[in-house]
Amino acid sequence: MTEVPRSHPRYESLKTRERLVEGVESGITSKAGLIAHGRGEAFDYLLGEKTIPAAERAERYALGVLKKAENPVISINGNVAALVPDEIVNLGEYLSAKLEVNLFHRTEERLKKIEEKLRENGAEDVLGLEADAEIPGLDHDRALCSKKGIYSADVVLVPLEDGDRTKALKEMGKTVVTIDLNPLSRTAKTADVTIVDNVTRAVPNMIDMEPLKEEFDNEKNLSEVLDYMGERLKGLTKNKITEEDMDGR
Ligand code: PTJ
Repeated sequence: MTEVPRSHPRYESLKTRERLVEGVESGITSKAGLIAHGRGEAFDYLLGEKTIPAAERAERYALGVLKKAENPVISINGNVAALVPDEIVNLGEYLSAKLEVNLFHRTEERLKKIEEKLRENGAEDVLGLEADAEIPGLDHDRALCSKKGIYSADVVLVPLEDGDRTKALKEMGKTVVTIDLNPLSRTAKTADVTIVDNVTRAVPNMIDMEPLKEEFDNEKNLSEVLDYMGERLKGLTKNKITEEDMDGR
């Protein structure tokens, strides 16, 4: 693979892409994961590739919800395992949450590779390989889950999720927290707490934060994100662009 020089203005973004390409090459990430990432990048660009105040608030609120949960579970797919393997294991430990691999493009081989990756990064117990339960109302492989994990969880953290499963999990009575750069996605609109931030920032952020004490309204928070993106675009079209904004180029 071409070496990205540190001086490159898009260094971080290119390194992130490389991690996903390596994820595909090593059998962790699905090819569709690359496309999903591209969509995420476009929205991240609109945020200026940083954690905006509305995202920070959602992260702090999510942290409180996860900390108070009785059986919190973090759902892990091929993008999360490639991008933040170490950080997601740390977050799981910090929250005393279980880790469960749950894949849209599910194969035995990918499940095993992801489990291995998480173990290499310190995970002791990884659920999801032996699916012994099903989320009702889903007719794809994401329904397959673990009875002591997602199936019985009260709060589930689902980064980079698809809308169907979020809805199905909510219908099971669970509280759903998602990390999704697209504030317009079905998941973003259906989840109880939507963190519109890159998983590469949101996951490490959450280990370092104080839970939010004030009230939180997900719909209002999402509107704030959209307003932020709109204002930023307006600023760009009027050439009111700052050095900081330019970092996103
Ligand atoms: O590993 P698998 O088989 O379970 O497949 C995982 C993917 C992500 C391919 C699958 O779940 C999928 O197709 O997801 P979607 O429906 O494309 O949704 C992914 C969402 O995550 C989109 O709304 C993207 O904007 C968003 N997204 C992409 N990259 C990031 C992101 N959100 C946060 N951080 C990212 N790095």
